[in-house]
Amino acid sequence: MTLHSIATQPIEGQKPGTSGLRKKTRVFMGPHYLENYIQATWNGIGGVQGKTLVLGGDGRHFNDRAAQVVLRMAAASGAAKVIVGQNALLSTPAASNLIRQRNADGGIILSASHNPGGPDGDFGVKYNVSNGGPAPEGVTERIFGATKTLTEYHIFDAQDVDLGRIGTTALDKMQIEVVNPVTDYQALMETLFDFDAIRALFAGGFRISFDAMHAITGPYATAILEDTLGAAPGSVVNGIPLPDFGQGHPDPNPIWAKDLMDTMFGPDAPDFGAASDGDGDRNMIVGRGIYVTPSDSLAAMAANATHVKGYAGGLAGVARSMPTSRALDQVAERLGIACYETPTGWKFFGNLLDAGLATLCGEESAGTGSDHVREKDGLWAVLFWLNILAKRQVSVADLMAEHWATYGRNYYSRHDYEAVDSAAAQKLVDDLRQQLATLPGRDFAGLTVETADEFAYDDPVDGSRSEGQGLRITLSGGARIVLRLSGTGTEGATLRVYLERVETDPTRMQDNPQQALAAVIAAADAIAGIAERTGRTAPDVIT
Ligand code: G16
Repeated sequence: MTLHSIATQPIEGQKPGTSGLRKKTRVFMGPHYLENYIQATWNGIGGVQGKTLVLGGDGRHFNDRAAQVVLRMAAASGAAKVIVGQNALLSTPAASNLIRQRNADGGIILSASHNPGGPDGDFGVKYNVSNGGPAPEGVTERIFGATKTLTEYHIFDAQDVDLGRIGTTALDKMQIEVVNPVTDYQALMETLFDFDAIRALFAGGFRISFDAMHAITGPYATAILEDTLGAAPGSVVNGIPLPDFGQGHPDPNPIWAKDLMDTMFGPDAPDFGAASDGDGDRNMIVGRGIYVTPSDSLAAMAANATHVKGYAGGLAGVARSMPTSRALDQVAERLGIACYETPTGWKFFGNLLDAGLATLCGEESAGTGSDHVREKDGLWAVLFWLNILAKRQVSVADLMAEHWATYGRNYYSRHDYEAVDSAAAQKLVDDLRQQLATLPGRDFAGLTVETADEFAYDDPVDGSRSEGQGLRITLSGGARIVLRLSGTGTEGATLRVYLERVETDPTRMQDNPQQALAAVIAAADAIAGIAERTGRTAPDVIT
């Protein structure tokens, strides 16, 4: 085994986005690309000498090769130990849990989350810090800074480490512990949820369909839902993780999990449907004949948290990302607890969770989580819902009807315009920013603008400020439009338009959010000129 220091040059564009560095898989597989970024990560975090790291990924194409590179580079830079999921697999929440359980210094998660995989798909690398959460902006900025000054990287020339066998091995002086990816995570879930009550629910004939989308949650869901809780065999569908996710798009929303939607809205639908994404941190919740938006799911979970074993003592506070609907705020107000509003990106919840200010957090982008780890957690959200349903003995539809009658209904939808010309998208946002001050008082599509600003966040724990976090416009009747550019896309720009309107009159509630939001959608186009500037007549994805 030989230690090499390889001369290299900075590679442009290695700037971590909303959640780590995401690029086309072929870009990551290019000469020095991964190695440069890993070395920059080591440099940006002050080296890995003597440190313990966790390593795993969602199993997408190049996951196995990248894991070997990370191990050889960790050993070359003097890491003491790396804890790796068997076959280099770990869901993102399971990685977060392992970092915390083992008091590791941090971890590398190989994933591009819900983005498609395969040689022509996407790949990604994320660094998580010692609290188990995504690196905060200060750290990602140092990593990006290091990518721009890199002159060499260090790597061992060695045979592949056998990651298929559970146990301890070594690479030079670095210890490598290969662990079962599910065991510690399942143990944590058993402390949080009433497994006996959920077991009794399934034993009573309750049926579930969990779509693992050929991604990382398959083994977790099979072990927990079927093997431990007694859900009928076959309840987990698409449960075998595949490097290209079976050529699917592992994003749990009504578009990409259409088969599950068809099942849940079809004849003889099961009682409960759910899906998770590529790396297992997102979730989708569907009842028989009813889709629950992520924002509503978060609000309903908060409202019913005391029915759930690990949260029976109540919530210290809650948090949501700014574009997430304000349904959660209504619940927090009723509970008399604080509701924090953060920028998009799970990393912004870390300080609130660490400081005990928030117990539950969530985002419109299908992420929900709590202080049990420092990532959003797909299967955890499913178990949370099952625990509520087991205790309350109601259907999803009845639970949501009751919720809306109590708190009002926040109709909500996100319209995504994908792979838009980057310059055109940036100009749309820049021009709207210039207009903000002139908007209040003006009418668009029958709605009057009340406020218009650009969101900036002052972290109440460490005082850091994050600017430029989305343009938001509130309108009459509790309506709101938010516009921002995605930080996770890999092609052109993705314009996200978040639309919301509140209905408190139970006699006027309707089932189709697009109809309920028609005026808000028209107002968004009138204000920002979306169709004209993007050349698109309709969004690519509606969630
Ligand atoms: C990541 C972040 C989330 C964010 C989402 C979408 O999720 O962790 O906090 O809401 O991206 O971000 P954007 O709107 O910038 O594309 P994931 O599941 O992709 O890691």
